Amino acid sequence: MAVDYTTRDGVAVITLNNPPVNGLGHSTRQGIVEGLDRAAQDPSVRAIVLTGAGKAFSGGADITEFNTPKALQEPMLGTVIKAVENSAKPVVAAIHSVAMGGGLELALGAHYRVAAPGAQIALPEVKLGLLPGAGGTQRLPRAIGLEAALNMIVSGATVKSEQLAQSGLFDEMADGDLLEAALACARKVGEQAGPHPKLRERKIEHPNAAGFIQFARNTVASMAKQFPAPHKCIDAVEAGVKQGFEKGLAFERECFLALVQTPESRALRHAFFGERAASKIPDVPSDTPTREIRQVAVIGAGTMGGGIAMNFVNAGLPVTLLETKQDALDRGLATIRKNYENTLKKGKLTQEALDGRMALIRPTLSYDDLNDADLIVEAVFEELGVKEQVFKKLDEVAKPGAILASNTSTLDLNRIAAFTKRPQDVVGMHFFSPANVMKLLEVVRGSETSKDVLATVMKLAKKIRKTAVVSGVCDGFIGNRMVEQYIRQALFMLEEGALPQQVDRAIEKFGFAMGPFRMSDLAGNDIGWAIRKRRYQEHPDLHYSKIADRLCETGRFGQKTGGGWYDYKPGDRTAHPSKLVDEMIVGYSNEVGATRRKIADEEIVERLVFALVNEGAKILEEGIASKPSDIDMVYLTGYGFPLWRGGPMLYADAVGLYNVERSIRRYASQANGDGWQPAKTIAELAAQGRGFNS
Ligand code: T1G
Repeated sequence: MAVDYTTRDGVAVITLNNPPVNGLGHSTRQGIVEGLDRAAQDPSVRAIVLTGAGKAFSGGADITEFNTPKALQEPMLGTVIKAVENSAKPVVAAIHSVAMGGGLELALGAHYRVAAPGAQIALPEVKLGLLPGAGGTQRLPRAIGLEAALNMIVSGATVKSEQLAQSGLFDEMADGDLLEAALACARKVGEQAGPHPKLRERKIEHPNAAGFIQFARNTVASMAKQFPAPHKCIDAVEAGVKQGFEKGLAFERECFLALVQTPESRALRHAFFGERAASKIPDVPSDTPTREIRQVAVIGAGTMGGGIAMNFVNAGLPVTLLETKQDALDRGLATIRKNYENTLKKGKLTQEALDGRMALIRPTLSYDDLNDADLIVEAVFEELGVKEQVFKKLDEVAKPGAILASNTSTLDLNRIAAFTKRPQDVVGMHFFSPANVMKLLEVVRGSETSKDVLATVMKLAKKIRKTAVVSGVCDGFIGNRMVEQYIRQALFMLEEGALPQQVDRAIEKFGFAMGPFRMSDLAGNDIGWAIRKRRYQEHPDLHYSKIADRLCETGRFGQKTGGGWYDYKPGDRTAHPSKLVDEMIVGYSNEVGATRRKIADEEIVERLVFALVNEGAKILEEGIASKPSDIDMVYLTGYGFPLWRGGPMLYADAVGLYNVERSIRRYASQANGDGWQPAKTIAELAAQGRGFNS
């Protein structure tokens, strides 16, 4: 049973025991009610303590149960909380470590709450596209007041228990042994005649509730553009203020049942589990021993190297930063310092912390200084010959067991590993620029990379707060391989009749932060040009539109040259459609004999997004990625795919693979159709009526 029951000197102790976070799944809910009934029937029991074993009081409802019959199987959480609240014998919640979502709502149903300091208190449902669905929107305002409660509910923010010590949420903060304190409280209140305090009976006092609620609505309007949950949170709290507890509770339930069905909530829950699933590598046991990483080295103090070094320094790890020339090293250090000074200006870093971080960086021009590094990350020029020199040198100087990581984004990691006599210690750590900001880290597994190296890097990724996704070795790994097909379709559509501003507008309306042409102008069109030139050499058979090459041949590399796909005014990043470029595009269509046609936004979005889906399916078929959610995590955290759609593979499931497959077949039959070699998995799953994530 997921709940233990004991009695101690006339106090029943009900302990949630459902590792890892005492999720309130059906068996736990059942166990709590059975415990309450046992306590009620035991005349020797005068009071009840409710607590959690292990590392949480409770992390909330069991999210894996949502949209399954179990979530609606009595006793549902609302029923459990009602049973707690209506217990004739007083219930004391003993809160430690984590009390989140339904876990906090359960504690709010108790008559008394004793908390240990350091506990994480939150109603984070809004981050899952939901709202507190077991009375949180009604009880929390009655516990800590309308403003504090609304702030916590709409932000989903976590607050430390000691910060709420005076809020009215806890009857006592237990500095010593929590259980002893809760038992003492229970024994005391057990002697008192009832009725015992119920939050539901408190009033929500506020001098201008309507005004504050309106202020809250205005505040969420911008952040909630694509997410319905924040508004529903406010609606439910307002219902309780205006119509009282019972009506408020009923309205909250209605809102929850509506939100749990929304695609936005499914997407957010998919991302929640996808983030955690990414750190699990199918053939690497979770208890694989890891190597200790105490000292890191980064080779190359350029844009990438500097950003990479900051990640480790931010996590408190000392970094030896190696460059070949003093001025490059000085420039690199200056850039790192400037980045930290910008953070300080925003009030997110103290001078002391800034100095501490800079002190963790040991600049050097000598490879000999790398001999104590447990991990060495190479971020030098993206050319195989240069990588060869670096890794041969590392093979000489790095200590045995040091992990040698390459930040390469396009080169074959197996060839890089083969430059050393220790390929088992070589791995790819592909950071995304700016490396100290972007959450995504592609961990590239070479054919010889050892399992403990992978386990070590995945664990380290958590420490430096990256979303790490394992990729096999192929051209472009996961993200860049998919973006290649996305851009290919974008260029074909220019040739067939679209213009850059139309393509960008359509996909930005779909939800991408930036369309392909604005993005390319920002990153530099010459980067894609260099990759395409290499591609033309390697795959002469592959058909690309040469329109982007024409643009680059005129030197229009984007913002950095004052013009690319768009025109830019000096010092202004605003992209202005360029008559010159539009004429060049039309001229190119005529040159290749393409009959320009009007392309609907829907086709633009389908061809861009399904190009990602199709390539993602092939990446799965080849085992480059181990699960569809990994591909979604790459695109959500590294490529600006709209979070509320959950990633390309989840979006394809929402559209239905039957429809995706039909569209791909249609595009394969029209101009430039050779760009659509459908992945066989899509047709197979579609035929079975399944999705990638089913
Ligand atoms: N349901 C199911 N599984 C959960 C879970 C949950 N609520 N919380 C965590 N897990 C799993 C997680 O997937 C991972 O699994 C393992 O537990 C450890 O998690 C009615 C509707 C609690 C702060 O949103 O924020 O209550 O990968 O790696 O870093 O109003 O988990 O090991 O297989 O994150 O120590 C509201 C979500 C739910 C809290 C612990 N609650 N969880 O962090 O461990 S909705 C939440 C967290 C709800 C009610 C509503 C964190 C944590 P695996 P972890 P951690």
